[in-house]
Amino acid sequence: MSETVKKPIKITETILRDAHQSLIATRMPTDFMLPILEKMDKVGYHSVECWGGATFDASLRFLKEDPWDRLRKIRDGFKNTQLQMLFRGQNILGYRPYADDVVEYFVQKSISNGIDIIRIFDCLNDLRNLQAAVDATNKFKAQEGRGHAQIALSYTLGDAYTLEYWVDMAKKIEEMGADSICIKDMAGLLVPYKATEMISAMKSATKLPIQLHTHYTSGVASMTYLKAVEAGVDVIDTAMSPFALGTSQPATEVMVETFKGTEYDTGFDQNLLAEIADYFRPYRDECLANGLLNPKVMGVDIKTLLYQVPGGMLSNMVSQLKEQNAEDKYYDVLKEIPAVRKDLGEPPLVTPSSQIVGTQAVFNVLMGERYKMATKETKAVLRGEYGQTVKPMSQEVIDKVIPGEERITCRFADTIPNELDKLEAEMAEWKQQDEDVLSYALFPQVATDFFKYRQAQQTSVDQTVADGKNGAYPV
Ligand SMILES: [Mn+2]
Repeated sequence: MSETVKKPIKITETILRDAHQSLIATRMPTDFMLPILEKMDKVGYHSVECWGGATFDASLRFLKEDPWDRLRKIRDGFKNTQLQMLFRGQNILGYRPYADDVVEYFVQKSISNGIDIIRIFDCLNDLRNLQAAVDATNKFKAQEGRGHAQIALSYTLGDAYTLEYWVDMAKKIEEMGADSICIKDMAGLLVPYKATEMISAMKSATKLPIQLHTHYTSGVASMTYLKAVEAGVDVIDTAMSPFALGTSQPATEVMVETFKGTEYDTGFDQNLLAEIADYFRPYRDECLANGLLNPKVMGVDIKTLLYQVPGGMLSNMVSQLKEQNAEDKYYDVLKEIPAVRKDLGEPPLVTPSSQIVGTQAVFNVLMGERYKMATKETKAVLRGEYGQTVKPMSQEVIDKVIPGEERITCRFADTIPNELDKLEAEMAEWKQQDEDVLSYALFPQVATDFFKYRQAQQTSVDQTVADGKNGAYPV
């Protein structure tokens, strides 16, 4: 028998970020996480994803927690495990494009507060929108010796997204100075045998490690991981079983068991994993009982595969139609979505492009005439403000929606002057730590409300004198 070379598959654990974002609207509080970190630190994970995406927003808005404080506490708990975050390119963790000085400062503060790996993505896969964050990470790494820039490609299907496209992107990412590549399949569209093709092709085109991130939404995810691992993928993203499956990731314990005794064996201790799962399980039951976890998101959403539209986008569309008493138009809108996507240059459907395409499709159907009305965001996409799309946009639609307007071909952030000083000035009265300006930059209103709450807590303001209207919270 020939000796097989061991190549243990590496695991990124998502239970502290994507798993609870996907299943319970990102509501897991820091205090619940802390007691289990010591055990999680012993597993041998490649990394633990714990920050970014909606964690920042939900912490400030709903949990009344300082997200920076969460990061520092999690860092304290993990002595041996890398921490990972998700970063929306030039939008950072917010919903608008920021100037480069804010992007750089955010990267610097993320790493200095404990992040090791920054996963950076753009909804159009326009690599220009990722360069500032990659450069900032590399700059910090050169100075401090810590920091890893991972570029994530938003996975999607369509005429433009050939094997050559993905291979070409992998080469470009390597040239950009990133440390690794992630294929980010937010809707669970990557089916097992396609994963074989894609991972094999990309592995032969680049030396960079490749990580695969998918969701169980369409029911194929663990099979996709199996084929991807056989094809040479380096890291997969999984979630501990109490918060796995459905719209979340495949279960960590299941993938570990799957590869046991093979060349891909993780070497993880199933007893230790079982103890960790035991910790999270009662919280899952509590979330089921209080309605935070809806059993609907735990099943297979086959429409995702049929229509190649992310599940969340379909539910948004249904509620928009309901509001207009136009639920009978559901199938018309479903047909309109790929048409709008083509008009806009066939972008991947991920936040925010999924909402932009979905809302415009609803408008086009309900108005009885395509592009009779266009949203502000559709106009911005057509102007090129979100970046370059993989295919050209429809000239006919451009002429109808933004007639005579100038379109941008440069990187949009090049048109935004540095804004850190201005932001500092606006929030000076609330500043208690350097990082506060970044919370304010991302969510000006929500962060200000949080700063007021924080101050009220510190000064023990009485309920009767608290300024309820302006969002000050008494102790
Ligand atoms: Mn995800």
